[in-house]
Amino acid sequence: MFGGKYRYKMRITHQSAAFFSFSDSVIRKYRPVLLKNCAEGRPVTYLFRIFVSVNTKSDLRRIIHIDMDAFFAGVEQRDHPELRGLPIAVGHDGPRGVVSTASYEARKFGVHSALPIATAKRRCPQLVIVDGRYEVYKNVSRQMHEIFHEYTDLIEPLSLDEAFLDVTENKPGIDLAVDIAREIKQKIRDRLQLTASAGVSYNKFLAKIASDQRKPDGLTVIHPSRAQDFIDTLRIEKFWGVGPKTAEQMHRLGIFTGADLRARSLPYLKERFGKAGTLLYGFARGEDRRPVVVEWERKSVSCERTFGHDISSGSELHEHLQELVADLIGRLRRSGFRGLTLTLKVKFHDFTQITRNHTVTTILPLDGDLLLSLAGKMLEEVDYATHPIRLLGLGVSNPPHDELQLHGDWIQLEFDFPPRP
Ligand code: TTP
Ligand code: MG
Ligand code: MG
Repeated sequence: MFGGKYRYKMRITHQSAAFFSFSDSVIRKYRPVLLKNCAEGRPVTYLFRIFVSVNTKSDLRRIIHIDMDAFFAGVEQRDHPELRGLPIAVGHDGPRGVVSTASYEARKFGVHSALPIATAKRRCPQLVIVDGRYEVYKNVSRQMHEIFHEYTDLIEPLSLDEAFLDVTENKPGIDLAVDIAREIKQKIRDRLQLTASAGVSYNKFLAKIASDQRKPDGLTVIHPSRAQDFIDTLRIEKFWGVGPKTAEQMHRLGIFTGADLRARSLPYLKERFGKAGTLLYGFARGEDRRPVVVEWERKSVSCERTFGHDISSGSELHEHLQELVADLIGRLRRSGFRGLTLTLKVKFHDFTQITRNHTVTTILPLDGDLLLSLAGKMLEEVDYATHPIRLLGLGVSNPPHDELQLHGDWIQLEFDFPPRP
C-alpha cells in the first residue's frame, strides 16, 4: 500500500489522521513538516513513518542530540587564531561580569559558565576574556540547522547550540542514526570549523545524556539493550530536570543514582516531585515518550539599539523609543507576525539588563502612537536618571491562539496611560 518509489500527494486531514489513529494535536503540530515533504516530492512511506515516529507511542525512534563544544568560546577561537589553545572565557570584563562559557583549556582551572569574571581570573590568572558576539553565534546556529535539515525537518532546538533531531525516517535514507550523527559532526567540522558532540538513542532523555558523555568532539550511542545498566549507574544530578535543589532533595531521600530512583514507586515520586515525578519514574526505566517538537512559528519580533554613549535623559530616550517603535512596526508588517505582549528591554551602563512586559487581550495593533505610549509607560518605571542606559530594545511576542484574541475589541489590560505630551 505504501509502495517505495511511488510519489503522490497525501492530504493530511483529521479523517486520515483518525484512520492512522493519530491525535489531533499530533496532526496539528506536524502538518507543516508533512506538507513541506509532500511539496518536495518525498514518497508517502516517508510521510507515514514521520507520523509513526512523532506518535509518542512509538518506542522505535532514532533520536540524535547535538551540542556544540564550548560554543561561544569555540567560535571566538576559530575567528581569532591567536586564541587557539589558550584558556579563554567569553563574557564582559567588568566588575559584575560573569562567564558565558570557557574554552576547554580554561575549564581545567575550574572556570565555567555563570562564574563571576573576577573569580575566574583568580582561578586562572592567564585567562583571556573576550566579549561575546551574539549575531555571529546566531548565524553559526543557522548554519548548523541548514546541516540538520539535510537529514530531517523534525528538529527541536533547545538553545542556539543544541537540538534534538528525529531521524527515524531521514531524507538520505540512512539506516543507522550513528552514521548520520557522524556525518553531521563532520559537516560541522568542514563547513563551520567547529566541533560538536552527539548523542544517539531511542528517546530524548537518553540522547541528551549521551551527547554529554564524551565531550568535546564526542559521539556516544546508548543502545536499548544497554540503556538500563547505563541509567542505573547514572548520578541523579545528570537526570533531566534535576537541578541543584532537586538533587539536594533527592539526596535527603537517599536517592543518588538511577538505580536508587528506580527503586521508588510511582506514587512515591509523584507525591514528592509532582509531574516531574512521573517523568523521572519513566526515565529511571529508560522510558521517555516526549516527541521531538518542531518550532513552527516565529515566536516574536524585536529590534534594539545600542547607543554611542549611556543615556540618562528622558527626552533623549523617548526619541530613541520613537525610532524603535517605527522599526518594530516595519518588522511586524514585513513578517506578518502579531502578538499580545509588548516587551521593553533595557541594558544599563554596567551591562545589567531588565525587561518589562505588557500584555493585552487582543493583538497589539500597528499603531505607532499607541505602542509608543505603552513602551513609554514601561520606560517611566525604569530609574534611568541614576542608572544610565546603553541599550533599548522593543519586541512583540505571544501570538494569539484563538479567534477572540485576533478579532476582539482591543482592550487595555494592565494600566491606563495618559497620552504623552
Ligand atoms: P552549553 O552548551 O551549556 O555550553 P558550551 O557549549 O559552552 O560548552 P559544552 O561543551 O559543555 O557544551 O551552552 C552553549 C552556550 O550558551 C555557551 O557557549 C554560552 C551560552 N551560555 C551562557 O551564556 N551562559 C550560561 O550559563 C550557559 C550554561 C551557557
Ligand atoms: Mg554546548
Ligand atoms: Mg548547549
